[in-house]
Amino acid sequence: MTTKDKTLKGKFIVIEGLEGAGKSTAIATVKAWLEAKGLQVVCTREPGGTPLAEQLRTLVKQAAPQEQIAPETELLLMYASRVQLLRNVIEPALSVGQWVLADRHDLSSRAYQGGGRQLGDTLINTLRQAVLGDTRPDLTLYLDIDPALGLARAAHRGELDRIEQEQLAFFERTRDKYLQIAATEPGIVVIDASQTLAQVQTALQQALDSSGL
Ligand code: Z5A
Repeated sequence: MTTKDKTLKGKFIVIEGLEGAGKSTAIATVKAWLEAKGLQVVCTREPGGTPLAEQLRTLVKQAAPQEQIAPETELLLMYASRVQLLRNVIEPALSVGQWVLADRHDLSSRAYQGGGRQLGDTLINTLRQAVLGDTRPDLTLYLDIDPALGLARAAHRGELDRIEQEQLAFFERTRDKYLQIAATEPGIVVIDASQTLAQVQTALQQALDSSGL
């Protein structure tokens, strides 16, 4: 386990990727595999996952026609949501030996706000240290997809939220940041999400099998 806090007995797996990469689909698959092994699995999503964090999710996703939302505000709302989820759901679950399967976590902020919004690393690293402490995912599965393909897959869902309305260049910077971090940090497996569903599932299974968890 990568967390240094030995009181956390469960494992923490995060699924990451751009819009339409197939995170929800992957989570359903991984959850079924883990449960078949007899593990207790708690699924989370970010932003969101507690009553207050869900309100913050609504705030960050809804259009704000009367007021520009500053990138720093967006970042702070993401971390406010994250700390609520960590303290109230993720850490309690890990401490009793449950496994946590997360739809997005800290890496999303580093990619979207750090890369997409070009906020850089200083403020983000300060927030990470303050909010996360020693709690880190044991494994991150990053579903990598060309933003145009991801957005096309997700397009049928109707009205776009505030972040989804960004230009392609924003998502390209976000993807670049994901790939840059994955290339330099341990514990992040990159999966080609442009493959067929069956191929993605095989890659997910291989990543889990070779993770040593
Ligand atoms: N955000 C942020 O900026 N900073 C942060 O710190 C955090 C988040 C935590 C959350 O949006 C937004 O917040 C997100 C990032 C930002 N904004 N954007 N853009 P969300 O949670 O509402 O949505 P999302 O995370 O972007 O997920 P999604 O749209 O639900 O995508 P998905 O879960 O990855 O995709 P999916 O639903 O599994 O699949 C999409 C479709 O593709 C679906 O019809 C599938 O059947 C299909 N699919 C899936 N896999 C395949 C394959 N392999 N082939 C073909 N078709 C497939």
